[in-house]
Parts: sequence; structure tokens; C-alpha cells
Amino acid sequence: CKGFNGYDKVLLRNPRGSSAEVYLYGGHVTSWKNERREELLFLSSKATLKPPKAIRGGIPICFPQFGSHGTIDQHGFARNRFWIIDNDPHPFPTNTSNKAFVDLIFKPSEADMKIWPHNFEFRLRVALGPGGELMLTSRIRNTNPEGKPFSFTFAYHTYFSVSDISEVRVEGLETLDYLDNLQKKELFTEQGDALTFESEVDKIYLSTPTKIAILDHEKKRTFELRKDGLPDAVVWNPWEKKAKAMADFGDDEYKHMLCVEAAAVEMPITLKPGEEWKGRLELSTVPSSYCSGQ
Ligand code: TA6
Repeated sequence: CKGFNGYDKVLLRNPRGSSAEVYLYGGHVTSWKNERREELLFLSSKATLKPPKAIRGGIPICFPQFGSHGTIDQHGFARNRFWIIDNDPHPFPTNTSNKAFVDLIFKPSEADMKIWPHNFEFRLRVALGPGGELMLTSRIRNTNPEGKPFSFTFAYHTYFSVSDISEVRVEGLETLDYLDNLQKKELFTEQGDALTFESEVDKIYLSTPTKIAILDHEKKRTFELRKDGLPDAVVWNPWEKKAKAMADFGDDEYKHMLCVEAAAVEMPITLKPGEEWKGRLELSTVPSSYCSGQ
């Protein structure tokens, strides 16, 4: 259905009839609700759904670049473009019997190719599983006719909704090396126990495990993030000062969000013509008995 400003708005409902649901604008998931219709993703009250400005929240997809360098927009242009429903999803397997899903495709315009001179097909499948789990699969194929390979970096820039950032823990990134965007991007090593949050954080963890857990004390809920083809993980909260400096971010909203992003940043992915890369993200929630301060 036509959503805001021309973005196609798509609603996925759980095939088993539960009230779990997912909303997308173009290739951007903006809402993921569980069977109790609780919103699990953060979307700023000041988010604009107006291309080409990126939507502040949900799951923006960073491609062909994570971060800001060179002439490409910060986090690439895929998140700011129109996607179309792909009725010919040949590359995706058909085992979707118990899932609600939509297939979208994005190809670069002439203007895009002036920014990044490559031909590609970016197919995205967004699926809602029978248990309310949210799955995103990206397939990016190099369709350069004249034999040119290309390299890119990528992230599912996921904004999780949390009750209180000061009572959130992240498990799975302990003892790993990370690049710190707040300290001139040197390489550091994380300490030995779960991450907790008292101030701005902007770290790119390298060679991370397939599964990362985000524990919300107040809700007694754990988000489980599983990823494939995405070795790194970015953890970001702007905290008060940076949040106040963003027009599309409410002053106190930093207290109720945390970005944990399945990513490929340290080692760009290179595709020869005809080659295809697949990056998969699966999000689910489980009850957790974590008590803060443990
Ligand atoms: O993922 C962390 C980060 O790279 C931060 O440095 C911050 O810039 C954030 O992304 C948001 O970027 P955006 O371009 O969406 O405002």
C-alpha cells in the first residue's frame, strides 16, 4: 500500500494469525511487534519518512558503505532510495511455508552510479516467522557488464527499543577487539564481562560470534540477534549531548534505544561480476531473568 511520500508501505502479519507484525517503508523495516503488540524496534518520534533523509530508527540498511568517507553519503544510499516489490525472487529458496514474507529489489539509478560507478542487484527478503521472529536476507549481485569487480561494506543498522539504557546488558562481545569511533578509531580490547552503558558509545567489534544477546532488565526480555555473512557488530548510543544535536532524535530518546548492528566493516566484501553475496539477520526475543547489577 502507498505509504508516506511515495514509499511503498508493506505490512507483514504472522501466518499463524497471531498479532505479531512488521511494517516496512521501501527497504526499511520501521516496526516489529510481538504477539502482545509490543513494539520491539525504536523509531524516533521525530523521524521523517521523507526521502532522501534516512528514517531515524527501525533497521536502516547501510550499503554500499558503512560510515562516512569519500563522496558517498554517510552509510551509503540504499536506505534513502525507493525499492520495489520483487515478484521474481528466483535467488531466494522457497521454504517459506510458515512465514509471512516480502521480496524487494533495488538497482542503482544513473545518479547513483555517478556516486558509486557499479551495476548491482540488491534483493532483500523480509520475513516474519511463526514465533514472531524477524528475518532479513540481503543478496547483492555484481552485474557490472564490463568485468569490473567491486567492494562494499554493509550493516543492518538495527535500533532496539529498550526500557532504560542504564539497565541494559549486551552479552557476546566480551574480550573482543574493537575500533572506537570516539577515540580516533584505534584498536582496543573489550573487558571480560557483559557490556553496560553509562555514556555515549560508538564501537565496531571485530570478528564477533553468530549470536549476540541484548538484555532488557525492566521488561525481563532478551533480544537474540543471529547473523550470517556479517563478521562485525557495531554498538551505538549517542547519549544526551549527541541526541540533542540531532533534529530527528528526541532529547531523551537515547534512554530507550540501543543500536546493535550486524555488519561487515573491517574487511570490505569484494564481488567479481556475476558473484553474489548473502547477509542474513534473524531477531527474536526470549524471556530473561537477568537482574541489573549482576
Ligand atoms: O552506527 C553508528 C554510527 O555510525 C554512528 O557513528 C552514528 O553516526 C550513527 O551511525 C547514525 O548515523 P546516521 O547517518 O544514521 O545519523
